[in-house]
Amino acid sequence: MARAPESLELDTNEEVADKALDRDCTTLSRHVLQQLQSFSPQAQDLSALMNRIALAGKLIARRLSRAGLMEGVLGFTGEVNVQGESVKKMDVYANDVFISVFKQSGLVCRLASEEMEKPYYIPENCPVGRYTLLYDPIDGSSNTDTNLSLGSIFAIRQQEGGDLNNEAADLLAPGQGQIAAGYILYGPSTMLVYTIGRGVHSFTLDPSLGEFILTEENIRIPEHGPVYSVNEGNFWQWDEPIREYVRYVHRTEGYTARYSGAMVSDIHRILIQGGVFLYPGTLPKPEGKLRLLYESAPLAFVVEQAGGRATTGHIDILDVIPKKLHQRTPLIIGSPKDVAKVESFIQNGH
Ligand code: AHM
Ligand code: MG
Repeated sequence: MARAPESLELDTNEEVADKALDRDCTTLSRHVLQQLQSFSPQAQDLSALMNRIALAGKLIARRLSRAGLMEGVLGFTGEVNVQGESVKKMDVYANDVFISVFKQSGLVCRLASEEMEKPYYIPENCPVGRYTLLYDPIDGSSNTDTNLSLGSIFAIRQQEGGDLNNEAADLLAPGQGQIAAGYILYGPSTMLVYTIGRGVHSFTLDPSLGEFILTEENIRIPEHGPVYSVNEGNFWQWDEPIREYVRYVHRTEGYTARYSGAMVSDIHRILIQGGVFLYPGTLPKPEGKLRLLYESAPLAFVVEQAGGRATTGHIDILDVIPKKLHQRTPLIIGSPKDVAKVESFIQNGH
């Protein structure tokens, strides 16, 4: 094979090195500003908000990485949260991390999470910002004590109207109003995936730098994928259309089941490789398990921005108008063709 002249080879090597360096310098906050192509106050706010979320992610990842070596990290607190679920020590720690990171930031006026019955309002002696952070501090809590993947989910909404205590004004509004959303995945490496309505981008935490570095820009979910992800232990508690869909999957070649117990990791897999994640309603709980405002809606925003879909089976998740903060919703999310297939079972029986 003919060799390239030496000068060309040099250029190519330099280009490669430049690209690698440029990539290493593409931190999350820089990326947000690049996305918005502006240094406007709103762009600066969004960049700072994402930076704070990244800090929360790093603190949680650090604690998780040493969980088995430290006292008081694993196990339950003995409390039951507003959802009626037993609270784990990591749930409390991660919830407090987000509060602590945002309390003095001057960026948010309140935070609302799975672990708090009511939103946490920034105290009067701290600077109050214009945004609300909604979050699930630890997604997939049941994986905590067995060293399996976990997540954090977040959404940012702009505070509207003057009355901070009027939840209805902005919190109880459809997910279309989210200005940013994403998740942190605590797996073999820690990843942060976010959208501000301009595509979906993933970052990986480089522990040697302590920074999230750009991994992939403008992620597109495949139109269709092999994975179906659902807790089949609930089979006999589902409505007949969901059972029929799962029977269809069982007898159709090309499907494979994956279910980790942490939907951030299940949905991340589907975002990259395609497929569908379902948490349908059950006979005793027709609204399902997952909470709209800080679980389903942020993930719906991410997946839709990547070209996928998210629905309750009847209405797009981002169009659902919440009636209360901790409202639950059935969720079908993933590749557009796979979501449509589940929908056709729900709406037409096949
Ligand atoms: P959590 O936030 O309390 O952990 O609940 C959400 C999690 C999802 O990540 C996961 O898909 C689902 O609950 C698992 O529930 P189940 O054990 O009922 O399948
Ligand atoms: Mg959760």
